[in-house]
Amino acid sequence: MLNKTLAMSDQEEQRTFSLSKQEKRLSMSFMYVTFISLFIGGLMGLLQTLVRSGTFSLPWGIGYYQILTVHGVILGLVLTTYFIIGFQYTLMNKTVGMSHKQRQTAWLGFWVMIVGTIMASITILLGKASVLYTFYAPLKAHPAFYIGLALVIIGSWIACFVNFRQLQVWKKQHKGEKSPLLAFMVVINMLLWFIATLGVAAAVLVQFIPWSLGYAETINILVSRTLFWYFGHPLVYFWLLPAYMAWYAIIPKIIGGKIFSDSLARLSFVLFLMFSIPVGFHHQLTEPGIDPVWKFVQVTLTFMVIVPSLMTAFSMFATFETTGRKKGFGGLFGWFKHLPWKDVRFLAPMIGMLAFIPGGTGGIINASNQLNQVVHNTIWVTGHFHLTVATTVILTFFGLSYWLIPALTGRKLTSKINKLGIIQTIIWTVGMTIMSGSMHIAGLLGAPRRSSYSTYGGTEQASDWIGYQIAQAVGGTILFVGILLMVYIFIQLVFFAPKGEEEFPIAEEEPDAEPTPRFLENWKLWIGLTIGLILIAYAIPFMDIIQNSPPGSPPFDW
Ligand code: HAS
Ligand code: CU
Repeated sequence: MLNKTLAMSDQEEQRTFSLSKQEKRLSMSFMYVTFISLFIGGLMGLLQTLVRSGTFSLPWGIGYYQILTVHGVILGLVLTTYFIIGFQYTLMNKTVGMSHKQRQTAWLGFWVMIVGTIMASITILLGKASVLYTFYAPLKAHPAFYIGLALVIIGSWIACFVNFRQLQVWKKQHKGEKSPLLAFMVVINMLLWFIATLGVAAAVLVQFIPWSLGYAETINILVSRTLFWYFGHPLVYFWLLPAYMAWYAIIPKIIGGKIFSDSLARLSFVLFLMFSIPVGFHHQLTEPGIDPVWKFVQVTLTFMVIVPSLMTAFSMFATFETTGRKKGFGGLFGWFKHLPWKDVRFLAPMIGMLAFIPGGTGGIINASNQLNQVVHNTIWVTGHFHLTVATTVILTFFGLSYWLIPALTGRKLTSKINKLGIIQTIIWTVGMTIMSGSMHIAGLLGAPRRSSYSTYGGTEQASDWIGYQIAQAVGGTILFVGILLMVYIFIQLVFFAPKGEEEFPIAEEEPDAEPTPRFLENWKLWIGLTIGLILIAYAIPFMDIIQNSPPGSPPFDW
């Protein structure tokens, strides 16, 4: 039974649940891990850029790859997953409600994830798992690292099933009704995560754990990398979709508008579910041992997954323009000038959107086979993902935090914190423009990624990179100041901001909107098509890899 009251807003039919104290505590636990990770991971990022500038060496025998692994795992895997699951629980609890039993199961998932995170983190910090966040074989880590990762995945699956159950229970109680948009989006993202993590779980459980424990002497590298990227690409959409949830269904409320189109938003999420997974080969275009025909198939599908992002771009522009015009701002760009630029809840995600224009364009370049030969394994790719995940996604997450954290702690976003937030956003934008911009340029000049400082014997080409590496350290330092400020803001919002009710901004549909077509909620159809596409893209090449790949490799242990 749901022990909740339904809070009806005055005129709108929008129904939401009020969050209980225990539910707020659950979401906040995920937020604490997020912001602790931000601090640790950010510090490691700063150290990396300093080392790579050639002006700084790490003390106490700490290795470059040790901190690079902490940076990637803590920010790319821990921070994102915890923020997303915590945020998604809040959305589900607000829109469809959570029962006592579901909450208990959610806590179980949290603790399983925490045990896994601590195991993996300690192993990395001790220098026993300097294998980077992609943990490519034959680099070998201590078994505790892989077991920790497996626990994080299992804990996140528990979150998946709690979210699925939440919507299912709501559906039973609201027969024939359309599910709330945000709940629909959360379930799509968790379905995507569940199907994608099956690949990495298989690699970790079947290949890496037995191999690192010494039960298997060799490991099949191509199989492990293929399973990793089967997961690795949808992983980036698992990060992106919560940002899209905010853009579609929260930002319109903040700017005083309505959802542009409920159907379009749902359709784009369905397309993400179908097309995010069968595309992993675009990370393996230079990999020998995969038939080019299948690379071609997966690149074609990659170009399909660009479509829902373009739909999102269209939809956001339309929301901004129609809202502005309704408020009476005419002219070609009048609506643009009158967006609430001084509200950090808008500014931060908006900069995130703007960053996705070059970020997404870079992605299209990466996915183009011939261009990939130029940029693959260069620091251009690092520049690409600092624009996408570390700007588009993270600035949206920051933008959400300004109201989400106060809403969870029963406090208010003051105008002083809003101002600090605007400064934070500007610092981030400046730091990232310098850092990511110089990464892109250095990458085009051939500078490798995943590498510590080296003059490569004083070669002319390598000397071209050094100026850009110094620029990266400047950008990295500015970004670290941004991280310190964000952590300060978080502490203010949790402990010191004045008590009060912070608005939970969920946008409504236009009253005269066309009804959303029923088939958009046909889960069997979408899951069936998703599995079908995965089989088309992966079944034959995967069998080929298993049958024909070179003999397994012994470990590279350091
Ligand atoms: Fe990527 C590598 C291709 C999107 C993250 N990507 C990476 C890696 C990461 C990553 C972490 O094909 C490195 C992995 C590693 O360690 O090796 N990426 C793409 C493509 C897209 C894409 C085609 N990537 C992302 C997103 C990420 C992310 C999103 C994180 C969140 N990526 C690649 C490829 C590689 C790769 C290759 C491998 C490279 C290699 O060789 O190793 C697409 O999804 C992009 C589509 C997006 C758009 C942009 C739409 C624009 C929007 C904003 C609109 C703005 C508005 C503002 C409305 C076409 C939605 C309004 C403004 C006003 C002025 C009013
Ligand atoms: Cu990808």
